[in-house]
Amino acid sequence: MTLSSNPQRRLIDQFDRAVVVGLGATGFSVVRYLRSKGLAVSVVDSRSKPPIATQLFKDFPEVNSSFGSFASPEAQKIIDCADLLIVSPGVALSTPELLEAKKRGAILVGDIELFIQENEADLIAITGSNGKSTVTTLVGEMAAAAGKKPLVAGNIGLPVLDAITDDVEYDLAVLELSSFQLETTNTIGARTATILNISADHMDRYASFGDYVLAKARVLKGSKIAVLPSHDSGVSQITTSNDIVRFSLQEPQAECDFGLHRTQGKRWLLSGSRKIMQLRDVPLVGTHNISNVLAAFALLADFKLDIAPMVRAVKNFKGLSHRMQTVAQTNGVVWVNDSKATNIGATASALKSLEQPIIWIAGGEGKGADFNELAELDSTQIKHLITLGRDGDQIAKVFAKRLPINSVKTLNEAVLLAAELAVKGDLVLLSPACASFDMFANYVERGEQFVECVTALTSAKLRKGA
Ligand code: UMA
Ligand code: ADP
Repeated sequence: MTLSSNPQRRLIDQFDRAVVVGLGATGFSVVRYLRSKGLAVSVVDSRSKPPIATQLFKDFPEVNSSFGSFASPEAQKIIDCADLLIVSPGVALSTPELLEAKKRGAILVGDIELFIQENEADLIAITGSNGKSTVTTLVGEMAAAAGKKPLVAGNIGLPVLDAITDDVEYDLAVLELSSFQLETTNTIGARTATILNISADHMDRYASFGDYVLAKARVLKGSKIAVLPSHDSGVSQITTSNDIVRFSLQEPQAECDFGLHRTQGKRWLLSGSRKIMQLRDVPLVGTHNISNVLAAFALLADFKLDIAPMVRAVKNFKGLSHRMQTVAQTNGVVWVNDSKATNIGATASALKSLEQPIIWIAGGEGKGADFNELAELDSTQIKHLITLGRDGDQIAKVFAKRLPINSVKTLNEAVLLAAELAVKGDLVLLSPACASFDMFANYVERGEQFVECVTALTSAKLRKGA
């Protein structure tokens, strides 16, 4: 059953006005959606110049707005009158003005809730600390190859309400959902839902790791099947009454599970006892990506699609930019851009998946992470650590007695130093274990700058050698 088959429950039918909290990509998509449904809309943002303010004034001059602080008299006036608030993922529900609104009975939801009330197609919901975008993209490509018309949206970068314009036809919604988005959604009601893994992230937003786990667990609410990893200490804290399909890098324990099997020197991805494809045909770096592929097959299993086109889609999948992406190979040195590694878990999986001696560039905005967790890593393969950014020193402290370390001010300095240190056979890895916002607009800008610096350096070297 979809929520839209019960129109009583659609919020847009119950209210004729709403306040949009936060004017980023999500907030703007919500304004557009609510206005198209005829609701009166007001917008508040705590930033004095939210990124889309000019566009808002141009496209929706009738929308009332207040920017600068949620506590300003104008913003207070808007929030105090609101019975329905649509909260952007970047705004914490613990914001005092939102707590106050909730206390007096206002409804606080996010864009995902509005989407779910509108959506009539089957839904695959994907969360986890790492691998969400990879699995979401892969599921979309596999489903499309097998004849479905997927709509791929959410935390991956396309706000869900922007994805459902009038001319879009789809028969399967594949949504990447962050813990922030899950906090403001009531019941996801997915056909299949997964929590790929849980390791500490966004600890500046949660009072404890347990609270972060609880937010992630919300993805399973109302789902038909929960697709869960067999061995993940974070996910194992969650109890669920859903039917469970498990995935792991070991032999499947049940016919509905997904795993790996070795026979006659070959390794296979398995669905129960059935061989899906050879492991060597998965074109992605790292064992974590094998988990991702198994999770993608598990998420689609209930749809009974043809397996052959899905296998072809996996074989053709190039992976996403800024995730363990080889950007250059010169003089026997490999340069890898893993700028999307914005937490400890992602960087740990990157370091574990490599076999060469590593010159590791890390640091940025730590989001309240406890970098002592990195101390458990086997660091014998790391030759040198180069740190930068606001919390780079915290990472340096963990390895101070184990590794040669330099601290630099810019990414270009880091690349130049890495080039001096690297010898044939080494791998230079940008895997920051931190968000980028202290120095860059986002992880894409950080990754692009890394690629530019590496390209400039390697082409200069080539010219010199020529
Ligand atoms: N902000 C304020 N005041 C406000 C509103 C926002 O300071 O009033 C700040 C937030 O704290 C944040 C920034 O502005 O630093 C952006 O927040 P937002 O809610 O406006 O973000 P959007 O532009 O709407 O983008 C959001 C997701 N961003 C966040 O959750 C922070 C995007 O995920 C997502 O692609 C987009 O919606 C579409 O669904 C980005 C992200 O970093 C990639 N997500 C986090 C992650 O993956 O770790 C959760
Ligand atoms: P997310 O959308 O959850 O941030 P991505 O697919 O964008 O996930 O990958 C983010 C980072 O996590 C990259 O550095 C990538 O190499 C790493 N990663 C991807 N899948 C996994 C996984 N299953 N376990 C640990 N790290 C992973």
